Amino acid sequence: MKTVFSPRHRGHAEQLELVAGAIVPGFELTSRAEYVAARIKAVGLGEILEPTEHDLTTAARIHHQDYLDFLPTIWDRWTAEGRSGTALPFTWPTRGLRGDVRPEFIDGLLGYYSFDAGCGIVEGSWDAIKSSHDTALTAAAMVQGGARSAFALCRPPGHHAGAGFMGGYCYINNAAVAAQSLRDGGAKRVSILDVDYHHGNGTQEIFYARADVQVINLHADPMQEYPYFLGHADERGAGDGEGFNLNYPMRFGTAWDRWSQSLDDACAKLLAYAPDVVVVSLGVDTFEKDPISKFKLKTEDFPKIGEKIAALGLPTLFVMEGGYAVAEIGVNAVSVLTGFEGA
Ligand code: Q9C
Ligand code: ZN
Repeated sequence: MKTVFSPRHRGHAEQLELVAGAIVPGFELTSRAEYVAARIKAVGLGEILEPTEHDLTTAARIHHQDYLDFLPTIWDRWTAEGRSGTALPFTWPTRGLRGDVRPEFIDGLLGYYSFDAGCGIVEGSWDAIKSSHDTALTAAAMVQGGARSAFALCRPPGHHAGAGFMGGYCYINNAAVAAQSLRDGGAKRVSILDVDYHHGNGTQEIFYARADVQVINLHADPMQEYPYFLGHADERGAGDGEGFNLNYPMRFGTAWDRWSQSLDDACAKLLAYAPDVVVVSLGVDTFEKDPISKFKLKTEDFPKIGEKIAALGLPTLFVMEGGYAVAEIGVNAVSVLTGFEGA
C-alpha cells in the first residue's frame, strides 16, 4: 500500500490547549506523524509519496466558502493585533446568543468558526492544514485510479471539522473532502467508517442529509466523552439521508470484545449499503495507553481491525485521524494497514 505524506505538516507545531482547567502543551504533536512514517519505512509497507497540490474546489462542496476563506487569514489577523503564540478562541455563540451574525474582530471570528478551544493556529498552521487536505485528495486519486488501497497520512486530522467550523485539532475535514472527490470522480456510493475513539461530529454533520455517503462512527459515548454534543445512537440521518448515518457509542473501558462486536455490526451495515469505495477515518486513540482516551484496545487488536476491513472486499482509502500515545502510534496505525494487506 502506498502512503501519501507531506513534510509541511511540521509547521503546525507547539500548540497550546485547555485541558482540565489548565492551558498546556497540546497532545496533537508533530512527532505523531513522524512516528507513523518511520514505522511505515521500518516494516516496508510501501512507497511514501508527497501530495500534489489541489485547489479548494472540492473542499468548497462540503465546507462553507466563508470558512475556507477565513482559515488562511487567521495568523495574519492575529499578528496584526500585536500578538504571538497560539491563536485560540474563547467565546462561542451557544444557545441564547446570536449565531447568525459574524463578528469583525479576530477573537469573535475565531469563536464564530469553531466549537471548542482545541484548534490553535500558529504561523505554519495553514500551510500544514492545506498539505493535509492535499494528502487526502492525492491518496483518494490513487484509489479512484484503481489501487486496492492507499493511506493518507494526514496531519492535522479532520473528522471534528464541520461544514463551517474547526474543533478537536481538526480544520478541514480530510476524509469528507476525499469522499466528495470519490463521488465526483464517479463512485455512486461511498461509505465512511470512522474508528477513531472520538465521534466524528464534523463528518456526520457534513453528510447528515445525504444518501450518497454513508457515515458510520464507532466511538466513546458522548454522554461521557468529547465531543459531548453529538454522536448518540438515535442520530440516524435526516431527509434523504435518513438511515445513512449510524452511531455506535460505547462506554468508558470498552475493550476488543465489545468494540469488535460494534465493528462487525458496522461492517454488515456497510456491506448492505453496497458502496463502491470505503474511506476509513483511522484514529488509534482507542489504544489502552492513549493519554486522553478511555478505551482498552491492545496493540495486538489493531491488525484485526485491518483484517475485518479487508474482508469487506472493497477499494479502501485510509485517512489518519487521532492517536496520542506517541511512542506506540506508529506500530498501532501501521498494524491496521498490515492487517489489511495480510488478509
Ligand atoms: N482532556 C482527534 O482525535 N479534547 N481529536 C480532549 C483532553 C479534544 C481529539 C481534551 C480531543 C480531540 C482527531
Ligand atoms: Zn480522536
